[in-house]
Amino acid sequence: MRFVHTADNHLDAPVSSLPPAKAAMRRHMRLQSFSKIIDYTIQNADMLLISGDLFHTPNPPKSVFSFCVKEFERLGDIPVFIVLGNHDYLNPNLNFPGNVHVFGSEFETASYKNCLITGVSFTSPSASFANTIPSAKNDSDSILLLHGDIFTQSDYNSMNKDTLASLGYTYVALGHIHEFYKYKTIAYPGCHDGSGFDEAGEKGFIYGTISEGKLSTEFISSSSLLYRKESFDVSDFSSSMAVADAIMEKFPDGIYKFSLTGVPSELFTPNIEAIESYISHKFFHATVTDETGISANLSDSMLYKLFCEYVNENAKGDIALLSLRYGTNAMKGDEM
Ligand SMILES: [Mn+2]
Repeated sequence: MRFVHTADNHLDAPVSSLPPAKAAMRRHMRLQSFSKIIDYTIQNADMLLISGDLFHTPNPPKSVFSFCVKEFERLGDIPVFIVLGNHDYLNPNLNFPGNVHVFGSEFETASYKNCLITGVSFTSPSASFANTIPSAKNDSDSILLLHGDIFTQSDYNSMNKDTLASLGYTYVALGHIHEFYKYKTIAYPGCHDGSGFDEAGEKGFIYGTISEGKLSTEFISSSSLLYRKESFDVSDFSSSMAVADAIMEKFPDGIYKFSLTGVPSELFTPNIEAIESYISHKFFHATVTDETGISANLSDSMLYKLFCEYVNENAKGDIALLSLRYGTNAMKGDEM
């Protein structure tokens, strides 16, 4: 049995840290990334598993819901098994196509080919299933599909990962955490494509196979553009254009928060607005902040920390900037 496991798609979610026109484009890109997961499933898998928060709200906008229905219809006979999470908890008014099975408010077990799939859905923004999760039946490959939290005690179906792993399921397909995580037979795929800097880095889904009790999984990227926070050292630069060129040379397209660090010579102060405007030709979106004057190499030194704090408390503007530069350059020469 070959499966694709995705979760936390939040298809109708707003995206953050972008101006309105780009935010609209970004929302569209996230839908396209979801379509790519459907393409991948058609080409490679026997079923699609969705572990909750497919939508951001229990009542997604009609346009997003009908997009989703069309995507599921493209799967033809390939079944989709869905549990609902704390964002898209059970809404009986949503009509999915016939190949889609949405688990209800009580644990139930569906079967497909030689595999049993057990799951339960949230019916409100909070839930707790930990004490009622059934054990697997031993004589068959089995999947447990759940939305919940194995990292903290929360209102979102908190569970113990070792308990989950001991229930006998071949695979435990979880959702809720927006970051890929795997432990024994348990995995979170994370969200499929970032919607803000709290979802920075590579995002994707899990492709897996199970056969006679054996599990293998791999993480596959489905993110279009990555949200990334990057610092860029401008110590060796003497013009804003050169900084902009070097940033564009170094980083691929994406959505960025760049912070300029390092200690440039006293003669050069980066022009943040000019750099931002120049690099905007290459990146979908990028903002730049000036954190120059402080050396990353010295940041472990207690004396250096005290020095930086003292300057920040006692000086402003150019005086603060130059004090940091002279002081940092002086300390760089010392063995610290
Ligand atoms: Mn959730």
